[in-house]
Amino acid sequence: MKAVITGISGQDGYFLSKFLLSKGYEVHGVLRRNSSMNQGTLGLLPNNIKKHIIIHYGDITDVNFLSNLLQKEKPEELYHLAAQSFVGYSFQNALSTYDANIGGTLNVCNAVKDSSPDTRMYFAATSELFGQPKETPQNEMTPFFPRSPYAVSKLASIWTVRTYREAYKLFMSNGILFNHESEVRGPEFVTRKISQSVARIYHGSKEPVVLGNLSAVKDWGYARDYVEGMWMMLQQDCPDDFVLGTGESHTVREFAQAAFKEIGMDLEWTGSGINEVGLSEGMTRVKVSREFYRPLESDNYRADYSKAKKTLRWEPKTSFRDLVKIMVKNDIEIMG
Ligand code: NAP
Ligand code: F7E
Repeated sequence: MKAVITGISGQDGYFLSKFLLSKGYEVHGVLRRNSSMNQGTLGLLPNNIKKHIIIHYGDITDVNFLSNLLQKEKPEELYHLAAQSFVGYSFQNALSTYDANIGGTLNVCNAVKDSSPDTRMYFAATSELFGQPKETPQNEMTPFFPRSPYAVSKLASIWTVRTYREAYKLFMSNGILFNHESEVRGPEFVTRKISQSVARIYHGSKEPVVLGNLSAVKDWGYARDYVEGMWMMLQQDCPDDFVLGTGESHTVREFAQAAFKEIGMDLEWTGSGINEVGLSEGMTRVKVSREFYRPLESDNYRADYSKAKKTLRWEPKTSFRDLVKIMVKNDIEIMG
């Protein structure tokens, strides 16, 4: 079996490529060239794994590149993960987010339709589509109400995929995935920002972690569990859409509390809004700044993944506590 992964240098690309290689797949990855030749998470894979991945340098905004790639490789499966995925950045740079996410997804859909219509495609949709959710928990039937340019881009994309699936009878499935994190999560995302700060404090730093909205409620799982769900979606008889999440909600404050607990610090919270601080033995360990607030928040997330459980037999395997432990332990080791 042959699979192409766009976004192979991101968090999910890291886990998915390892997973597919372990299943005996021939794995091809789309990588953007950059001047420093930094390969992102691909550079974190051990050489004995990385050497099996066939890299194609290109950009998802280039439909010719994608068509040529699919024409030549005709993969059985394509995982379209590439995107400008940072919600905060999308408020500052909506157009480039739309170009990469909407334009890129349209290009991938066209390349499949015109150059390799038997390829089964997975598209990385998101819980951000629910924005300010109309119900809790959220499932495949919950109305979408996007609250950021990123979410709007994914709304256009999921409907593009649904339209191509129906109009051209293509096997295209959407994963509506809730937040999933890991030891290779990008450093700007709040969980990794916290785990890296906690590790620095463990090694002697006195700098507190400065965050935005501590009360934001998310459903956080472990990325390694979720890539298995992506693969399961492409093993079904028919294409469909599936929610993957944990069914558990936590605030950013709770994530920080749990991360500090890993290094033996119990945080006490005092103050409110931008004056809230997290203290441990009189030292300020968490502060709040307006800088990290967004113009609009999207939260109150909790996944109802019962369809994936029933149809795919997928379930998250890693608890919130273990996720925090994995991330903090890894950052302590890296910085040690
Ligand atoms: P990520 O770490 O930000 O990785 C994004 C990947 O897309 C990177 O490899 C990036 O390449 C690549 N990319 C961006 N623009 C590109 C372009 N124009 N051409 C080619 N490649 C491009 O994201 P992730 O966490 O792995 O998430 C994977 C997908 O799932 C994304 O579509 C994201 O929106 C979606 N998603 C993520 C979550 C989550 O919690 N992680 C939840 C729901 C949905 P560079 O390394 O060159 O930047
Ligand atoms: O923010 C709050 C922030 O940037 C999580 C992407 O993978 O998951 C991710 O998007 C929450 C938000 O992820 C800080 O306001 C507080 O409520 O880690 P994040 P995200 O925006 O949820 C979804 C499902 C995706 O699809 C996306 O691609 O944390 N928050 N203080 C902060 N967030 C950041 N980044 N930094 C802070 O200092």
